[in-house]
Amino acid sequence: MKKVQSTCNVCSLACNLDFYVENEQIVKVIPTPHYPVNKGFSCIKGISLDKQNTKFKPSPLPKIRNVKGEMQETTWEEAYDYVAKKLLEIKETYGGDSIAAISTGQLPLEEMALFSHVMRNFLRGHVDGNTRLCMATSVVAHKQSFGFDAPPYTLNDFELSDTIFLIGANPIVTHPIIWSRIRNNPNKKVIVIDPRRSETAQRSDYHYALNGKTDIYLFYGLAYILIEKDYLDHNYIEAHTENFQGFKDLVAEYTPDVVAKETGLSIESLYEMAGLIHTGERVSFWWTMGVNQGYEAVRTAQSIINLALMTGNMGRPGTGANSITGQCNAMGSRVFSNTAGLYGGGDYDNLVRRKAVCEALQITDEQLINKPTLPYNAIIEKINSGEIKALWIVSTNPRHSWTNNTTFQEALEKLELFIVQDIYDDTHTSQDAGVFFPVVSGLKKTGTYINTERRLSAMRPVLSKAEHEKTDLEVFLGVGKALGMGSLLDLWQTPEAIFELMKKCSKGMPCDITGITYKALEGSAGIQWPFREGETLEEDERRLFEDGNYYTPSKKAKFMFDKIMDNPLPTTAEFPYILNTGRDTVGQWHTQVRSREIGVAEDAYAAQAYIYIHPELAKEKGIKENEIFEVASINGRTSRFAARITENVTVNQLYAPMHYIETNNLTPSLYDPFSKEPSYKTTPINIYKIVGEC
Ligand SMILES: Nc1nc2c(c(=O)[nH]1)N[C@H]1C(S)=C(S)[C@@H](COP(=O)(O)OP(=O)(O)OC[C@H]3O[C@@H](n4cnc5c(=O)[nH]c(N)nc54)[C@H](O)[C@@H]3O)O[C@H]1N2
Ligand SMILES: Nc1nc2c(c(=O)[nH]1)N[C@H]1C(S)=C(S)[C@@H](COP(=O)(O)OP(=O)(O)OC[C@H]3O[C@@H](n4cnc5c(=O)[nH]c(N)nc54)[C@H](O)[C@@H]3O)O[C@H]1N2
Ligand code: SF4
Ligand SMILES: [Mo]
Repeated sequence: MKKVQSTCNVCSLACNLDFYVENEQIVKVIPTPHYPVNKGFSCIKGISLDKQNTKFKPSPLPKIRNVKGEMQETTWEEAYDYVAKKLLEIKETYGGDSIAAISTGQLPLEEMALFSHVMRNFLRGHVDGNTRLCMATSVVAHKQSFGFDAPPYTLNDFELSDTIFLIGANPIVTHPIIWSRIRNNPNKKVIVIDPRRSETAQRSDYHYALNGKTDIYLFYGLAYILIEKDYLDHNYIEAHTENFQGFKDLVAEYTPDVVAKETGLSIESLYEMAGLIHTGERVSFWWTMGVNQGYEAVRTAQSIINLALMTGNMGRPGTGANSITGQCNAMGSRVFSNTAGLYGGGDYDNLVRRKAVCEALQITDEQLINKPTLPYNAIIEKINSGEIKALWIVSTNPRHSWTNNTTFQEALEKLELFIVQDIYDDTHTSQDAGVFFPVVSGLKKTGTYINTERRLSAMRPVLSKAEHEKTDLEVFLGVGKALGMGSLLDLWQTPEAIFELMKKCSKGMPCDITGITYKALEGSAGIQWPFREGETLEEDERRLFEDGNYYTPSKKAKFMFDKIMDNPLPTTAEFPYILNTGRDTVGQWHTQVRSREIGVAEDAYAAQAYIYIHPELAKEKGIKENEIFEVASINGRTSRFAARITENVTVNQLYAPMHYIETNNLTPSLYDPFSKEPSYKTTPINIYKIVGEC
């Protein structure tokens, strides 16, 4: 029996798993005992990866929609030629700006890098990722505050912290390995800030159920109290930060009275929280989607960073302002996708960085794309307005996951070329494709993932490819060749070769990986960036900013802040309730196309979309458990859900799992001004009992 250690390509822990294989069949999956992330544990999604592409599996040949509107199988060569010809025609007629793609945080970094080389460097198109829906806020917050997109922690900090703030994060459901690390910590206090009594809130020491999207008031208010009480680390502020005075002046406005009124929390609880920060010796602040997905999200994330800076809770074991990522390779897409920033980081107009990247890739400055991609929302808007004519979707399901998702459906009708590349041909998005590229899953691929704590790990093929089967990398190479890229692809032929290119691009950057080799990653404990050529690895767990130096020109972290804006989409008399959305159970993954193959989990979920509602509101509306009722959103659309009655939501707030397409039918086209991340979590709605239908 062969054993292959590979990476779980589902969530951002990127656990390692040992796959035992006999006669091209996975016999068992055992979480890798020595891997420092999951230490012999995994969740049901990882342990069930052997089920992927078993119950549902497309034919390995590509399909093109024929004149009758039917999908017709063809050969790979024909499909590459067809797509290349169309892309070149569109580019010729309307320019590179008329071509766009949406990629993912779920592919190995080598595949993302090559995809951008074809789509951005060669075709001069736009490529954004589903990470825009997820991590864009943290990216901008880190860049502005720290000078680079650098989550500073190691997962061990969960075990070393005495005071753990979880803000808009529900790790019991979303990052179970993180929760197991928290449980391993005997000395912790867990404080959850979430408008909902989430699974994690239920098991916390303190739960503060603030009004949705008022976190920024809370954190400015806590800063106010910390200043008032002089619970500050003056030495740290002086030595390692910039513009504290400006921040101090601003938060003077956010008195406990104001903050209590906005957040719905009591003044006592604000002082209690400030006291917890003060008495904690190793205080860590962790945030996820409850913070990132909002109309004022970047400044909210930075209000958390500011608290850590002013109390000196940075760079020491068990501390930090720490954003947890979502998808297995969100970090890889952030630094190596050449979409919002250059490979390895840096801006498109930074001549020093351009030169370094050109040298690494052996291309000229003219051949390297010269501007960041249009963000996701602008891509959809420009398809709808007729400026973008071709769209290629890779490893994401936007017909379901995009905010106000009917606008995606409307956009499709305007496209001249719509390609979908997925491991399933029956997703909501695949079904509308003009061209469908079926690809193999991670079980048959080679590549590198970077997890939430910046740890690179190896994905290695567990099973062999069957006849006609292709990896994403092979498809990108096939289309690139058909486009006539010629020698521009010479250095990009294998994952290992591409990894070497990315290493060169990273040289001298905060994410420097020049010391890592493919061989060193294989069967290893993973390696966190930075890891420079010539360095030796002394510890498995490394955090950033231990020396108090940041990546800004002054080496100091910046206090970033603004006056708090008015909610652009408040509740109204017509839409008096709030729709909150997010994950529901450990077994459900996003749009459920992958997790539906986990038999035991799938059997446990309703096929009908459901929504959580408080008993008082349900009673007032005459709605019973499991009764289907209508939800009308301020975006002008309605969906139907079955009622799940629970006191875990407040009376005026309902919670709909994002795992059902009905949910994003209701979310608005509203984004953070800096990150353009959608505001998925607070939509004004109304609800109606259905009468007179049978
Ligand atoms: N089982 C499972 N695990 C997953 C995923 C999955 O689909 N299924 N997805 C992965 C991905 S890509 C991601 S990004 C992560 C997401 O991980 P999380 O962010 O932990 O998950 P969510 O359920 O989206 O949101 C977390 C919480 O934010 C709260 N929230 C809503 N509004 C606010 C607010 O205004 N303030 C605060 N403080 N909290 C608020 C919600 O009530 C919810 O409990 O999970 C990853 N892990
Ligand atoms: N209302 C609401 N909406 C949300 C969120 C929310 O909290 N609330 N969260 C947002 C967030 S954080 C995220 S990350 C997004 C996630 O949204 P999506 O990215 O749309 O969700 P997934 O279901 O993970 O889709 C991934 C697709 O990739 C395919 N796939 C898997 N492996 C491979 C592969 O190797 N190659 C290829 N080509 N395809 C592959 C899968 O079959 C699947 O179709 O949803 C966002 N939408
Ligand atoms: S916690 Fe995440 S990475 Fe680990 S097994 Fe589960 S889904 Fe995979
Ligand atoms: Mo995400």
